[in-house]
Amino acid sequence: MEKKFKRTLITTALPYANGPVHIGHLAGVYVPADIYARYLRLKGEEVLMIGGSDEHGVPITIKAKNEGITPQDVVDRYHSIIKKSFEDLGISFDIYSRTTSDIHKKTASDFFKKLYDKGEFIEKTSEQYYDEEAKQFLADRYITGICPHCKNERAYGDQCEACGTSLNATDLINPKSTITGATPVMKETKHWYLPLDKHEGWLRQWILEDHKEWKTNVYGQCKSWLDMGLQPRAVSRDLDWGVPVPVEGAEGKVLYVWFDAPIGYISNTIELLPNDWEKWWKSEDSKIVHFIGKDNIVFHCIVFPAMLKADGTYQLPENVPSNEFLNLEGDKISTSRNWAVWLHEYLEEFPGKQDVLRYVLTANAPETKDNDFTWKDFQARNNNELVAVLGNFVNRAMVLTQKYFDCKVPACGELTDYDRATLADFADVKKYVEDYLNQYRFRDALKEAMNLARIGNKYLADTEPWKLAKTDMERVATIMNISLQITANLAIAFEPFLPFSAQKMRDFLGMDKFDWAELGRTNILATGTQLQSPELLFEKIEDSVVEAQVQKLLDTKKANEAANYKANPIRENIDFEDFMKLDIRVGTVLECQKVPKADKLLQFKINDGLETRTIVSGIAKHYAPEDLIGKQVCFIANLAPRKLKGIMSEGMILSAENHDGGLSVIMPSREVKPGSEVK
Ligand code: B3M
Ligand code: ZN
Repeated sequence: MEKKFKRTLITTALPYANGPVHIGHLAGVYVPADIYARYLRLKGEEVLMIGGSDEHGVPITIKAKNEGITPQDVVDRYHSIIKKSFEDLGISFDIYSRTTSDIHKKTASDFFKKLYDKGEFIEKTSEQYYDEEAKQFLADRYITGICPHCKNERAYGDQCEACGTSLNATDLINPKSTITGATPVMKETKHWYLPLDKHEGWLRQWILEDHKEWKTNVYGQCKSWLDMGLQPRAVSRDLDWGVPVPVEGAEGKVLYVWFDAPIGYISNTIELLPNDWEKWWKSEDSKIVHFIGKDNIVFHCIVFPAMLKADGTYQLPENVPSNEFLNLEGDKISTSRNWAVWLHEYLEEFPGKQDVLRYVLTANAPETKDNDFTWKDFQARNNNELVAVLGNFVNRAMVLTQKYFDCKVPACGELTDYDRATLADFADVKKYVEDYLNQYRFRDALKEAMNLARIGNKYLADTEPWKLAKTDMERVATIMNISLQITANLAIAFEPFLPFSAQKMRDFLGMDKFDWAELGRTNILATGTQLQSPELLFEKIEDSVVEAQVQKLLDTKKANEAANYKANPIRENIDFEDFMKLDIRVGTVLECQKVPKADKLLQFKINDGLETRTIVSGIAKHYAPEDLIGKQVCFIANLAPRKLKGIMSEGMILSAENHDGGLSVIMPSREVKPGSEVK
């Protein structure tokens, strides 16, 4: 049953202010949200689009420490870069604020206090690592030590990046505080937990039964969380950066960043509409839609709704149209490895080409699966689609009108059957674009809008007005009138997607008023309307331009490799006898399967020449089991057996680690007998 709403509140994930935004953020969240907001506004609906920077959390404090500045300095710097670059790309926020604002601190604090007073939290005391020199509890990222699985000496308290295993800080061997280098001690600390388990019942009904229409990636992730069973989640941390926990005896504790950040949506609405914000959040006829990336699904579909429900006065989101990830030239986008196209750099290097980026990111949006951004594709879509289809049609319609009718809209005469068929074709576009946009299918909607330009191009190519100009000016007038009406339609249809170019088209056509309802009409422009002389909407992007961008990425790769060598210098020499202690052998993989409940591990049965041995290896993210069955691998045969996820692993399979963390299993270049020694 479709609900009727009076207004739509669009929220966009608050980017962490510890770096600028990149194309992955844009494709996943901000470009689709902006298209949706512009579309609804164009329809005359009541809409708000809320954004802001997420300025709390441990990574910001670590960055500050590394640079010798305060966390406030860090967020001030990135908040202004992010805010400006969004503005320059035409992301039409009604407000873009920040979680260090006073309004936010008060709103988040009051939110916590209300839940606390209502008894919605449980209090638990647990033991956590404490640095006695720095006199503070240590977040997982502030502890390093030896990984119990692979013996990597620089594993973090939450994860070993060498073998990919998720860890608890207490798993680390020989833990050290990264702040002082001291060995941390265990100390009791009290925290507040949101008992998600108590919310499980209604969450199951609300998501799994009442919102079957959510995107399959979102629904599926929620279902698997719910099926695993929900646990209480701590909503406070021992940290000196964040919103202080507003209860007695909570000195030195702040709200967990994932508790305060989504409340940022509410605080920013309050900042924008201090007297009128409540109807957007609390009235049943408001539709709340969260635009987010896939790593934020659980927080927006489970944790934040549980917080809102615990308060009891808020509406829940109607939809959470999360996207998957965008990769860059085949590799995962990474802020720390600088593997990204940064928005503020793009805007500087491609002035006036905001719409090209918006177009490419929408046409190639990771809506149902991860997608790849390549500079070649960027160039091809610009040259073959924006220039050759959209730009070309608009330009021909304008130039021919200028040439034959002195920049005035000519009168439409009698229509031929072909004219009627063309007009009928483009009358349908509105319905398709709308249907897709209503389902958050932005790629398909854009394709339909583009189709309108294709219809126009075909119409001009088929009717060839330039050939008729000598003989039948009345017919030319009709053709140009229709072409200009199509252009006017394009100026409306593209407004949500390519706002800068749509504005230019409307300027060409002297359309100062326009709205979505006109889309599909064939008499938008009155006969005699004076047009401006046209300029090109888009220009070709040359090979050299994209080659320079690819080179920039190759340079980044090189720099990363160099940094990697520096971080992994060759270790000190060992004696031959030491080397001989290692017994490395070749074995043939007989069986290979995923280890249940461990997304990084594969379990092998290997013929080692004598018998079958079991080895567990952290390479599941890099290989499908079936790709390794029958292959020969190298393994350490005399490593003392150890248990991984309850399975006794008798050895270790050797892999080479790429600078980006990718693993490649070492295999002999020719087949040898199982059990052969590697020396
Ligand atoms: N800052 C995580 C992220 O940028 C987080 C989103 C908060 S939304 C309330 O991916
Ligand atoms: Zn490890």
